[in-house]
Amino acid sequence: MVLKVSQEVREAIEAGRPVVALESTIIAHGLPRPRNLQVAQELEAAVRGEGAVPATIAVLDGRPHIGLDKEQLERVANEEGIRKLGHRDLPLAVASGASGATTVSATAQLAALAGVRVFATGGLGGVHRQWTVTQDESADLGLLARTRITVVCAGVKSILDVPATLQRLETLGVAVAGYGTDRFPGFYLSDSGHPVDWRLDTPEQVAEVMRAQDALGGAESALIVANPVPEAEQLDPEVHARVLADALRACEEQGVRGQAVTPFLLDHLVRHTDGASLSANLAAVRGNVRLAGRIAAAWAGA
Ligand code: PSU
Ligand code: MN
Repeated sequence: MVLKVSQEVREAIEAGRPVVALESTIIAHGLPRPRNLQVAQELEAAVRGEGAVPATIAVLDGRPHIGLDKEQLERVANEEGIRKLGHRDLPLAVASGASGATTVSATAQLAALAGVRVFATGGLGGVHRQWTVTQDESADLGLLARTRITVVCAGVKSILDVPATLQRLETLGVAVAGYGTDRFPGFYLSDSGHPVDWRLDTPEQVAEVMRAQDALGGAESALIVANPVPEAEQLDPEVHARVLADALRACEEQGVRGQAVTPFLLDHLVRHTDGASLSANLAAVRGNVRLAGRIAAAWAGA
């Protein structure tokens, strides 16, 4: 088998115990070093704190790994020039023996292949502002339209065109629910300014929806559980608006394109908010990882 599933994760899957998949692009390309490694370890510990097994996913020397040991996690965090792999990159990386961190799309594909149903991240990719010029829409959306996985996220990244992304998710037929809220979260912000049609308030309710998805058949699509960053930990909305406008301008002026756009914008926000955007991002991811642990437990107990 092409996958290398760690012993701990394999045993948990076989025994039907709760497992949470974690992506690695946020570690390698979404957060500054050396904080990124610490965060990767904290996130795994947070999953364990909820009684679930963390399965961080990355490709190392052409082998997709589901569950990383300490050295492997260090490689993902520190290796110079480690690639960013979307799902379309997976066969190329595997066949050529390359190493890379996996985005939401690649992580979701590999998690589903390994039989892991619950996945936590920060914010999903989506439709970029300027889409009419660049046609830049994250591959996350298309992949989630045809992968049976539950993704816990703080909405989609606020650097994106949020209403256009919500529209695309509707068109693609991906289920979206707010967790404990009727508002679609805004990644660094608790509220993106847009409503969400469905609300779930407990992990058991989420597991109930997952069972209904399986019972109903149809397209193998995902369930997005949009969990807001607590208001006390969000980025100041005024700072957010101002610095994001600068970041988008800098991105355009410097001609940043393709895969580089998201890391460029996230990094710009970290550097120009005195770390406040980093704190908000981390608070969001932490909350998502914990909730995913509880959802995985509810799902496993079903
Ligand atoms: N969430 C974060 N930080 C990130 C990402 C998500 O808090 O860096 C990553 C995810 O891996 C997501 C990717 O899939 O950004 C989207 O990149 P793109 O826009 O190039 O598809
Ligand atoms: Mn893109």
